[in-house]
Amino acid sequence: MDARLPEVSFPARLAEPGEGIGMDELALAARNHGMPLEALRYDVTPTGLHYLLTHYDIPVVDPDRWRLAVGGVVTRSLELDLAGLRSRPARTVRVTMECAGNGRARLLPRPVSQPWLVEAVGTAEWTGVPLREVLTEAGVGPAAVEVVFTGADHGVERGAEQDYQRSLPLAEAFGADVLLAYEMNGAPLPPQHGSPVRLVVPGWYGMAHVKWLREITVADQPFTGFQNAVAYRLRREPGEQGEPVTLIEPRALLVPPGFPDFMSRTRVVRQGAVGLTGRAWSGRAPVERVEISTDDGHTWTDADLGPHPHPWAWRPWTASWRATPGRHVLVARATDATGRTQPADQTWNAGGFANNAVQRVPVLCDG
Ligand SMILES: Nc1nc2c(c(=O)[nH]1)N[C@H]1C(S)=C(S)[C@@H](COP(=O)(O)O)O[C@H]1N2
Ligand SMILES: [Mo]
Repeated sequence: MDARLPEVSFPARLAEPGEGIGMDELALAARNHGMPLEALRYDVTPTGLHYLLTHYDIPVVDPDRWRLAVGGVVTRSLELDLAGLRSRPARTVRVTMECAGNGRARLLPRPVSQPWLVEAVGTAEWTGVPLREVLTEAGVGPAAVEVVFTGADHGVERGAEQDYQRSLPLAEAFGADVLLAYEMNGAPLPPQHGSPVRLVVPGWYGMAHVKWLREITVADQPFTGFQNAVAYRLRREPGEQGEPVTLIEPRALLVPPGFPDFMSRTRVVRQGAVGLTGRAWSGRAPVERVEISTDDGHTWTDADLGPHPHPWAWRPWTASWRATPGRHVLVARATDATGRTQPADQTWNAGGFANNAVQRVPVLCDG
């Protein structure tokens, strides 16, 4: 490591047994917010309620001076500006995006990083140009294997100074719904979500959706940058190479019913009929089943699934419950068309990634 760089975040750390959330995690949590779970009520998350995750600083990029360089193993390098991008045929895709670290704060031991509970998710309508149109225009050479995306943001992570960069396998980059997006929910991208242009990769965890995009490089070698080779890997031991984090695992979330206690967040409901609603998604295949438990996972019943016209977006579900006086724990569980479902307990890895253990919602029925 360069001796001039701070070593404060090196190496990645696991919290000690019983160690609470620290100031470093609080600082991240205060910058990067989750989607309040009551916003699960919206089909499309209002922009300000969509979750947010930025590793370094939000860069200021002037849309008029912004350029996107497309190069590497291509027949002709391109330099695109915003007007040029906007003049091309546009595509709008509704996408549920989730941070790969969602659920991390409940892991034992806890990987010290952005301490998400379950709220690192949101659904937006992204408008832009299909990436494959631009790649086709550049002419991808036969030696190409991956496409590398570089953002305008810069920082240090575990001792490594870097621009935020991620790659995609070539076949993924040519997916019909992979977008160079310049609008979110019908308006220009706001600064925090990648203005003026970001990558959107439906079905993939958030880290793949590179914000503040400034360069696309078609590569003839697998990319070995930090975010692909070091950060987003599923590892149980520090030395392991680990599997890459890719597609979103299935998850169902409940709109917490009733009303909350300010500090504990415990929900209070009245005795009698309580309508339960929520959303479920998977980046791998359509959600085909949602089950509900009102006794902390001992018994389950099927929820009713709503329509699913947008294949990359979450699916609504409803269930009914007769609340009886006392304490209850509500749980929802999604299963997708591949048969993948949600475990009752955490699946632990050192980064706290792709953890889709079921959500548990404690409820007090006041009779
Ligand atoms: N350039 C850049 N792109 C980025 C990030 C980043 O820090 N820099 N964070 C990634 C991660 S980890 C997530 S979860 C998503 C979050 O997107 P959002 O903030 O628009 O919800 O952006 C991804 N794209
Ligand atoms: Mo993320």
